[in-house]
Amino acid sequence: MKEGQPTAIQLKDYQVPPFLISETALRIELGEGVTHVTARLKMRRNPESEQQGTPLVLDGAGMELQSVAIDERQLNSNEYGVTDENLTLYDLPGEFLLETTVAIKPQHNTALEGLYKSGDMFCTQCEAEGFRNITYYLDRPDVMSRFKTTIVADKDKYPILLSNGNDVARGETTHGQHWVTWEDPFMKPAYLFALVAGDLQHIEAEFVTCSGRKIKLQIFTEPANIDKLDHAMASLQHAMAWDERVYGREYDLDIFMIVAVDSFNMGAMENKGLNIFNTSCVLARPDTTTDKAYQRVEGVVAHEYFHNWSGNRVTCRDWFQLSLKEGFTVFRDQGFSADMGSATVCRVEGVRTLRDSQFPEDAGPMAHPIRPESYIEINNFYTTTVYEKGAEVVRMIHTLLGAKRFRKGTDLYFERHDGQAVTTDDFVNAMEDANAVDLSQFKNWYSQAGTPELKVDSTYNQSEATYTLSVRQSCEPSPGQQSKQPYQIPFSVGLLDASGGDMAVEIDAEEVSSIDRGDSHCTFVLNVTRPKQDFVFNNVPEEPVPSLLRGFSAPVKLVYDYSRDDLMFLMRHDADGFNRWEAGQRLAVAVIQDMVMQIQAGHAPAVDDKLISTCSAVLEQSREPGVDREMIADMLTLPSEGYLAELAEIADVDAIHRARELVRSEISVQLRKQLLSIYKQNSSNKPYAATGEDIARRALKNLCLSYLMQTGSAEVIALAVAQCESADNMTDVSSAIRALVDCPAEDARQPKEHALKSFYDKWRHEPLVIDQWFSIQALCPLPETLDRVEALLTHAAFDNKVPNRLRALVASFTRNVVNFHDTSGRGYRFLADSVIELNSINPILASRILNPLTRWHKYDARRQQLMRHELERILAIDDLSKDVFEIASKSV
Ligand code: B3K
Ligand code: ZN
Repeated sequence: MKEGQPTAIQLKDYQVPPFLISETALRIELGEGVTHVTARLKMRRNPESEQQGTPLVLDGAGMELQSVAIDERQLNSNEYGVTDENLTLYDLPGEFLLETTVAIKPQHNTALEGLYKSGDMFCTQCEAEGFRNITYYLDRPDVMSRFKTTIVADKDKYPILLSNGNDVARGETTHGQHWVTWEDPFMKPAYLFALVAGDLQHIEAEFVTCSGRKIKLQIFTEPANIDKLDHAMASLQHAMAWDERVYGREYDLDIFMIVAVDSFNMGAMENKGLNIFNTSCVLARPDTTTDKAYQRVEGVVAHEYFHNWSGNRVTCRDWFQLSLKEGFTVFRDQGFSADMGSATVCRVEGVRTLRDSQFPEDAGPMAHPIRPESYIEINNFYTTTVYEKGAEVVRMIHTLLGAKRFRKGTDLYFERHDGQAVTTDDFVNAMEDANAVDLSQFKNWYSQAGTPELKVDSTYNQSEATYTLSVRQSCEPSPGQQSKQPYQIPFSVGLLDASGGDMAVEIDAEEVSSIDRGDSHCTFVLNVTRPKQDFVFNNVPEEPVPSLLRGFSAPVKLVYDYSRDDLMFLMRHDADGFNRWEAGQRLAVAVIQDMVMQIQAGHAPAVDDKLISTCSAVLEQSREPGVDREMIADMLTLPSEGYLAELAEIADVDAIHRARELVRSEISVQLRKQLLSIYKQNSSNKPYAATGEDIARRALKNLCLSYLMQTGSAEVIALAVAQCESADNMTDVSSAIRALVDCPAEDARQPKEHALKSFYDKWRHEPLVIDQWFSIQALCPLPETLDRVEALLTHAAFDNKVPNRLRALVASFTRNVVNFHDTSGRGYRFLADSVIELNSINPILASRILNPLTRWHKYDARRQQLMRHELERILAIDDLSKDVFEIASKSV
């Protein structure tokens, strides 16, 4: 760092804005060299502010100020102050019109924040603090204003000019230029501003709202992708209907637009009426897009749409409240996806993300509560904690209250705070007020970091027919929080009798939030509030097998001493689909952990036959009519190396990899016939459809293929090659290539190189497909991957200015546990080199990909030293961005 270290912003220092902006009129003249932005802001002092005499300090960076006027009078340069970050104005009246004109250079904006160019088009990204790169402004979410935007640009190059709201006027000027004026009738903070200009095509559809209003829906793209928009449009229509049905939320403007852009730092952005999307989250066509990507498009389109209420109509007071909109909106999109497909599969995926990314974050140096207390760079807090743990916290409220009362709470929240910028406390208070409940202890989830642990013991007393679950909760210290207050935890459990059915037993009503008694299930939501608590069930005729934490009812680590037989029993019988999967995962974890210990003790590791026979039984279940085959595929997927590493005190990367691969080989060899038969049974010649059933069939088929390829016989290699060459859809093609690339057999070498080459040649003009080509290679667990990945850095198609491409190669490689953690340290060096290069190009992305290096404490002394060395190397460079500085300095 050249200058002094950046300072942290604290939640406790929050003050209301000293000035307000009622109206914002922008004139943006887009140019190839320079863009001029004139902002006319109708401003007044905020009567609620205590800082009545203070000067006006506007945010603004990376721009050249050309003029400033107050109430139409031009100011001299001695009447205001300009720094790298602010424009300051003194001696202002109570109400005034401020006009500034600045020059900016979007063409040089590689950070992709503010106004920038993605290929030939102009676009914007203003959340969290990008608007200050466009013009001087009070760039904070609690300053809400009515926007009117006029865009002026060359008519041939940029025939389409878009901004938020409705287009109210347009015309042409001299020299081939044209202009369009957009007016957004809703007050909004600057982070929801958007602008797009380009040579775009679009598809159009309509949605009739519950009150009968007709909404025009448009999705824009560069012409080459016009045939990949239908799925996003259908998803949008489903999301709009769902939000009306489930939350009673109707869309407000008359038009809703989505624009797909190639260069985008994250998935998408919920700008009012004009969502901007990473192409990866909007484009879909069977031959270019995998099933997973189809599902992601559906989920992200819904997520951004849902923000129109949870985020835009009711927004955040400050960025510490980010989870107010993100946690809630993720919870909403999860509910939507669960309703659109298999609810259990969605839950499994949600929990996988939580465990693979959020739990590690919560146990590491960057651990923060879902409402952080301080930050240096807010962009570093768009984390799985704020998003996914935030969603879990909202889900717990839903579980505690039940669906009906939760809806009463959201109705009150939306009604009470429409048009306001509010806090997470306001959200919880609305839940309390609507239902006359006390959630004060529950609020600890907002202020404390770390993943709580629930240790459970059980005792059965035959003579009294009672069954007791003793629950102890604890939570490890996290940075800045040595000791934690006990949490309120909804702990869902069921008790299985010997036949596998749920017991309809009794429990003291005070101990439970609710009991869900159905024909085939009986689930108790135990209300855990104290550090140590006993829950006594009465009239229990026999000792049950407990099904604990059904549906993953709280984001905790559950410790209970299950026997392997118990787990196999739960896999077979548990009425809760999530816990059937969970039992399988626990069994696999136990088996692999044993093998890791055997390897560490210098013994030959042996795979427990119980695991193989269980896998065989689960495979067989896939033949039963009506069974959810995607769920079967999930049950047969072993816990990831990343998760296994997180479970270990000190992760022995090589032993984990070896043990896990051995289990895979054993399944491959012992179940070969069955895998082949299920593979064939689930192959189909009918044309591609992205329906739940077909997606499930392909998932199971391709899982079988990946196991079969573990041993890589000539027959199986031929199968993969044939699938690669003949499939009509990207799910099957990419699964086959992945299987070939990952196959350790020497015989696969030539076919794999051939497949990779033809794939590249065929798809070289489809960026999202080429991203997959990079990522498949970066994720290959074989030892040659490091060389390959380093070589790919110089490939003509690699471009670190395009975030999707960078993520496809560099971020994918960091998830390749065994290769990234190679004891030579080459993997770490590779990542640090990328971070250093990217630091000056795109700091947001640089700090995001840096993340894996922050987990050094999980590894052995040698690796720790190598990882920390790279962090130090990063910290020593000149001009380190705030983004990278914060992550590296907090981690080292
Ligand atoms: N709200 C945006 C994220 C913006 C990230 C800014 N660095 C997308 C979303 O969560 O919907
Ligand atoms: Zn969001």
